[in-house]
Formats: sequence, structure tokens, C-alpha cells
Amino acid sequence: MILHRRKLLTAGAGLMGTALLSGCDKFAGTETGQRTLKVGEDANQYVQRLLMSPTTLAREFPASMISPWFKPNGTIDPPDRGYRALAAQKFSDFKLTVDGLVQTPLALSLADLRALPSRTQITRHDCVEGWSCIGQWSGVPLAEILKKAGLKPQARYAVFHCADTLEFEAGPKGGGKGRGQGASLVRPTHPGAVREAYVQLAAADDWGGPSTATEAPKDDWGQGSPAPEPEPTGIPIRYYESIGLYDVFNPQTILAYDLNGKPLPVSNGAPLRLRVERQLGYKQAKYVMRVEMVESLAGIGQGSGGYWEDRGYEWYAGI
Ligand SMILES: Nc1nc2c(c(=O)[nH]1)N[C@H]1C(S)=C(S)[C@@H](COP(=O)(O)O)O[C@H]1N2
Ligand SMILES: [Mo]
Repeated sequence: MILHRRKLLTAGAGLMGTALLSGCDKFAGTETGQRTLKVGEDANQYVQRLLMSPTTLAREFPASMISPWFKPNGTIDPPDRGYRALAAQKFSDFKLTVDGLVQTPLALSLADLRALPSRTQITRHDCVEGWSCIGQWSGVPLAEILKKAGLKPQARYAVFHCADTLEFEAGPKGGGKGRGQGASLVRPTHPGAVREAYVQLAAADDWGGPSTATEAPKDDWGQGSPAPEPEPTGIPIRYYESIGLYDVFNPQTILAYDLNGKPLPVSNGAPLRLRVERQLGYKQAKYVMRVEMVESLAGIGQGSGGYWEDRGYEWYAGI
């Protein structure tokens, strides 16, 4: 196991060395690019911890190496009504919820977040599907937000609840018709298939509702929505991710609001997305609405710590 991981690290180092990566480059064919399932997870995490201290940073790049275009992947335009209403107002009503095992739950506007200490970093994003992009991210270190909220001693993980629904689970009344059932036909099988699933859903009916919506329906982003939307007969399954305290306190772990010096585009996760730079692309949760501190991941989603983790991907996606 450890030898296997060492090979991976060597492959990764070689990749870094060769690369004057000017655009979004393929790294499919490397073992890192193809690693998807839980194989070797323990060894992976073990070696990471052994070789690197908690504050070891991912490589940062000069501005000259920023990719001209940062390829968006997965959800690129959340159809959820609540999100569209926020986007229509340029996120002026957006509030990041910080709750769970904290002393003081918070609701932070973008202005609040921008007033906190910030960090800017130029890093390489590696998607598990075999492409990389270099981008400059600015945002607030997660540690700063949690300093403000105060952790309770039992807190072990940060869970990031996102705005975008990827599929519907049939609800209690989901036996006959409705999108709850149809959605299972277009359930994405891998991150890049999310867009395709949306196109099929959009063709099927008015999923997401009119984009002209001006009023956000009440939505607590994961605390047990009383009125699931946009699907009335199915339970929306939204993207989520999680990291351990080890990564929570890494200085490069930020909630980013700017990409390449400009407010994050919707396609890259506006208004706020996670950057946890020593892990693969799917950990970089976009459209983050809520950070929940928990003691265990057992009660969240299907219990593996993320939407793709619940479908077989590694929780610790170290690169
Ligand atoms: N909310 C949300 N976050 C997400 C995804 C998604 O579909 N929804 N896709 C993930 C994947 S697989 C990747 S590679 C990156 C893509 O980020 P980008 O669109 O800025 O390139 O976002 C990750 N975070
Ligand atoms: Mo990805």
C-alpha cells in the first residue's frame, strides 16, 4: 500500500517538474488522474500525514502561469430556485451560514467575508477526470471564520453544504410520476456528467423554475428543508463536501470569492467556493451556502463525507 502511494507521489512530483502548464492540461494517464475509488485510502492518508506537517502548503505558481480560461466542471449553473434568486440580485442577499459545533453560529454576507483577513494564492487544480488548470484564488481562510465562531471541543470535520441539486431521491409520494423518478434516469455517473444530466432534466420539464424568480424560497441548505425544491415529490440531493481539522487549519484552505482578481463567475462557484489545495478537484466545493462543524460524518448524506464520496470516490483525495 505504502509503496503504491510512493509511486503516486513520485508520479505527482514528475508531473509538477515537467510542467509549464499554460492552459488546462491533460494529466489523464497518470495514476493520480485515474485514481477514483477507495483503494489505498488509508495508506494515502497515512503517508500524507507522515511526510508532511499540517501546515505544508501546495505549490504556488507565478502569475505568468495562470491559465487563460479556468475550465468549469460539474455543476456550472445551478438551476435551484433559491440559488437563481440570489444570483439575480448579484448575491447581495447571500449569507454564509456557519453552524453546528460552534460557540457562536454566524450568518456572514459577502461584505462581512471580504472584511475578514484574506489570502491570495495561485495554485493548480487537478480534476480526477484528467485535466488541470492554474488559477489565482482570493478568499477568507476557513480558520479565520472559525476563529470568529469558536469551535466546540467535539468538532472534528467541516461540512460544506452547496446550493446545487444533482439528483432527486424519490420522496414519500414518489411512486408514480414526477421528476423524482425521472431524475434517477439522469443521475450523473461521474463529475463531468453533471451538465449532461441537467440538460436532460431541463428538456424533461421546468426543473428549477423560471430564472426570473425574484424571491428566494426559504431554504436552510441541508438542515432538513420543509419544502424540498425544485422537486415537490422528490428530495433534492445537493452537492456537499467535508474536510478534517487537519485541512481546516491549513492556511491555504480558503473560502474563495475571487478568481484571477475578479468576483467568482457562476460557472466556477459564485459567490463562494472552497479551496483545499492539496486535494483533487471534487473536494473544491462550489456554491457553498453553509459550513457545518460536526463530530462525525455518519449523519450527513450517505455518510462518506461528500456527494462523490457517497458514490465511491476517496474522502481524502490527496495529490
Ligand atoms: N457544488 C459543486 N461543487 C463542485 C462540483 C459540483 O458539481 N458541484 N464539481 C467538482 C469538480 S469534479 C471539480 S473538478 C471542480 C470544478 O471546479 P470549476 O468548475 O471551478 O473548474 O468543482 C468541484 N466542486
Ligand atoms: Mo473534478
